[in-house]
Order: sequence, then C-alpha cells, then structure tokens
Amino acid sequence: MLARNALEILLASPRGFCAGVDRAIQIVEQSIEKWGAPIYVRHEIVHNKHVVQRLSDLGAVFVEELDECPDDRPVIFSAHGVPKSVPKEAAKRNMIYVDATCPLVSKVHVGAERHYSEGREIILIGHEGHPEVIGTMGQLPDGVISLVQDADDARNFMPKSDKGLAYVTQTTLSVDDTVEIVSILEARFPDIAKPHKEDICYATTNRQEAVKILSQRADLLLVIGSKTSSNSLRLKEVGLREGIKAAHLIDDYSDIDWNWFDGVKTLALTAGASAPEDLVKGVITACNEKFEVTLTEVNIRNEDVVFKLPRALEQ
Ligand code: 10G
Ligand code: SF4
Repeated sequence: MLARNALEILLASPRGFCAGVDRAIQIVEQSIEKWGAPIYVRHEIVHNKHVVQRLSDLGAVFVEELDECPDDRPVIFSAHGVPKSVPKEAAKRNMIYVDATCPLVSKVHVGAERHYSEGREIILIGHEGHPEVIGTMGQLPDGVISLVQDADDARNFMPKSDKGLAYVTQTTLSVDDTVEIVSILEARFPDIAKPHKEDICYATTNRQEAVKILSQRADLLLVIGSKTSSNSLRLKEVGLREGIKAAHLIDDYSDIDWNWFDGVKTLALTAGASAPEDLVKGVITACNEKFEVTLTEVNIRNEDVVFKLPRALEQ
C-alpha cells in the first residue's frame, strides 16, 4: 500500500453553532415535544440544509410566509427575525406562535426603535433581501430605514432630512467591510449616532478572527455551511482576503473535490454559525481516509454565551 501524504488540519475555535442558533433549534425541538407534529416554521429556522432536514424529519414544516400555515397549528419564527407585521398577523389569527429571533437580533430591533423614537433617520448596513434585513426594516414603518450595502452606497447616501442620523447593522457582516462603511459614514456625518455596543455579534466576530489567523498558516480553507448562510459566506471571503490560496464553502464532506488538495500541506477548517459539529467530524474522517492527518485545534477565544428559551417553552 502506498504511503499516504501528510496533511495538517488546523481546526478553528470557536466555530459552528452560536448561542442564537442553539436556542432556535431547541425551540423547534421542544415545540414538537410540547405540541406534537406538525409544527410550522416560518423560513428556515437557520440557514443550514442538514438542520432543516433533521427538523423536518422530526415533524417541522418549513414555509416562507404565515399564510401558508393553518390557524390551528403552532408556528415558529426563524432566528433571523421577522417584521412586526408577522407576529401581529399571527395574533390576529389567534395562532400559537413562538419567536426564535436571536436575542442579539432583537437588540438591534430595539436600537432601531430607540433611534426612531428619538427622531433620527436610520441607516441599516446590511444585504438586501436577507431575512434579517427584512426583519429589521420591518420593525418600523415603510421607508423609515434606508439600506446601505457597501462603501459606494455609504458614499452616495443622501439623508432625507436634517433630523439627525443613526446607523444599525446586520449581525453577520464582514467586520472589516463594516469598519470601512462606518468610517465613510462617520466622515460624511460626524454626528451620526452609533449602536451602544457593536451590532455585529460576538459569534460572527470570533469566527472571522479565527479564520484570519488560520488563513495565514494554511494553503486551503474549507468552511462548512450552506450557500444561503451569510455568516458562512463571510468566513470564506475573510480567508481569501487574508491571502489564503483557495477557500470553499461546503455543506458536508461529500462536496469536497479532492483535487483541491493538490500541493496542500495545511488545511484550515471551520464551520459557520448554523453548521452542526457532526459535519466537521465528517470532513475530518474523510480527510483521515485520504491522508496521514495531524489535527490541531487553534482556540482564539472561549465562548460561554447561552440564551434562555422563551417562557412558553421553559421547563
Ligand atoms: O448567516 P445568516 O444570517 O445567513 O444565518 P444562518 O442561519 O446561517 O446563521 C445563524 C445566524 C442568524 C440566525 C442570523 S442572526
Ligand atoms: Fe445570534 Fe449572532 Fe448567532 Fe445571529 S450569528 S443567531 S446574532 S449569536
């Protein structure tokens, strides 16, 4: 038998599930336990096809809009948050609903409302069409929040009035892109009000920081996560921007093209905030079958954030 090539795997830590994802998945599981199947979920609870498949197998039915749900079954709102009109409509229909919006997204909602009540015009830094952006914009009347997606938008933004400005952001953005966008806005509008604490959440920040460090030491980066997962896509971009030769976003080991490993001595491996840890193990096992693997976990920070479940589901 031919000797296998050596492969060093640098495993990022933190990686994978954040506290908001963990809570949202528990909300679906416990709702099924409490009320039985089917339970309806408005939008993918988190953007991961394996998570969605497993919960579907347990009895969750994923839909995009509330009008696809019957009145007499409970419905859960995804971790990304929903416009105010959604719980309002559910209440009007006397539905049982559980809101799995991450508390850190709710915090952004509250920040936007505070700025609005203090009379400011609000900019949301984020990506058009993403459910979190739709949810945050939907906390306030139509047209109140203006979306700024990139540095060019920040350069071209024109306030509608001289009431004063504030910005809030999506929680899963690139930290570096956002610094650039904010610095353009602050240079143009020195009095712009900012969030009390950064809106980009601890999990996004930590996963990006770990990828930066690993990308300087590896030839290939694999990010485990679905194509719809914004924070996972950002991890791939962060690696490429840090100068790694190649980076790929994969749902699981079966997406790997082994030609990617030609000439690769060191692999950096991470997982987005919605990707389960067993998928990481699957990639390591697949690598073990092809290479003589040495595995090193590189921990840049410990995370101990845990969110309580909504009262309706507390044991
Ligand atoms: O990264 P995005 O926002 O696309 O979502 P995800 O489901 O892949 O990861 C968890 C992050 C959220 C629920 C958004 S706060
Ligand atoms: Fe909450 Fe951050 Fe996870 Fe989004 S990525 S669910 S804001 S902890």
